[in-house]
Amino acid sequence: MKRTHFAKQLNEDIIGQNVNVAGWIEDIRDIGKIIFLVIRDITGPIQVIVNPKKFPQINEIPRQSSIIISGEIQKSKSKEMKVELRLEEIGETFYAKHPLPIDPTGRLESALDKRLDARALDLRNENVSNLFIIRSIALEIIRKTLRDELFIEVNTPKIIGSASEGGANLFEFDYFKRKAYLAQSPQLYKEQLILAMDRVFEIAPYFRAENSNTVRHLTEFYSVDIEAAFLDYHDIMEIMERLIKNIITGIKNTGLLDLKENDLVQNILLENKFERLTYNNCIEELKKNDQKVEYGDDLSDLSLRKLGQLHQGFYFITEWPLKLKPFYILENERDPFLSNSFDLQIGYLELISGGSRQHDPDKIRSRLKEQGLNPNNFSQHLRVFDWGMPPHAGCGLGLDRLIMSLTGTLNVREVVLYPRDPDRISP
Ligand code: AMO
Repeated sequence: MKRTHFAKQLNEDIIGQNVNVAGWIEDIRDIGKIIFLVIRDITGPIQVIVNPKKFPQINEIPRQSSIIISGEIQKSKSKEMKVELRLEEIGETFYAKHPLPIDPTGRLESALDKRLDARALDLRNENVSNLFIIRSIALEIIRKTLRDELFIEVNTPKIIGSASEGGANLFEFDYFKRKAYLAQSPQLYKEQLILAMDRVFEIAPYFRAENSNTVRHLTEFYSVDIEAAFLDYHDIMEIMERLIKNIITGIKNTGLLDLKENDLVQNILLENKFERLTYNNCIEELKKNDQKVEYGDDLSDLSLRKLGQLHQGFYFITEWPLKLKPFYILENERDPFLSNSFDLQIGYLELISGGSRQHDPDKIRSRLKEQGLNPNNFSQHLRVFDWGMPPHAGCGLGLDRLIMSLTGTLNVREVVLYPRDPDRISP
């Protein structure tokens, strides 16, 4: 027996037709004269009407077992669905061994850790699998939007011989008697690639050896990185704003989210521009609101939470102090204490970080030294800047954080299939 239809393909047009459907048994209710069976596949539930005299064995099949069955489509008497299936033949059955580690219907709630330990089963919950369908749709929209803007998708190495951005948060490992690292970002590669390819993007996992146990940090996270020649940080902000608005429209159109619960996607006015605040604006505003902040310092979690309360929806913070930014960020031409950089925030959460890039190799060398990095370790990268490197700009968008905020989930682990954090490296 082979599946002929998915759940969502069953409708009133095929009443009277014989179909084969496949999925897992979500529910069995024996009310004497008939047995109601609910079979679910990834597209939704199917109500199956079973004659207990003809199929007494159905009561013996444990819930969550997979099954393929055949039957006739008929009009349903239930208000919740238009059609149902009258069971005529049972094909192969693939048994679920009870007790199961979690109840994927959600009737019995399990803690996130328990669910993640049984992720494959957890995904049989519609609310959970919807998050990953949304993630998949968002990826499709990201690729389409960026391709339309003439970006080329690239794949750069994740095993690297030296730190791409410097800093201490690299995973180091033994590589045939040498040291190697897991890439923390594609920063140097994407900058090199614009020399010929003009506009590039990469969607890939990156690795940070940060011992942070928060709802927004992972040791392996997905980033959407873009880099473009002859554009500046203002242009990149415009591109990212268009991109996020396209994703929101796409997600809304899926109808997969319970939008009453989801204030952000529901309430965002796509015709309004995302607010743009400078770092200086933020400091003034925070001081007015009795926050302890020093000009030049990074904005603490507390300060960002305050800003998040004062600014609804997405907002950019631009022109951060140069000393807070990595060596590749360009100084501001009016005030060299500041930089041509930006972050995109939603509430307290940072979603994107980017800026115009320093393209003068001598200035990069002195910035590297200032940050305690050895320019000799970057010689292979810096030589590219002598081959006619144009001005350029780019950014990195934390995909997991974006999906988390758009779906109204409160922990980044909810939207990552098999999350990695300091305590979790399996399954
Ligand atoms: P940054 O380090 O700010 O910038 O990273 C870019 C975005 O990636 C997300 N992110 C994370 N998400 C989950 N867990 C983490 N541990 C984590 N770390 C970062 C955030 C962040 O805004 N090379 C620059 C980007 C650029 O300038 O092009 C960079 O890596 O959403």
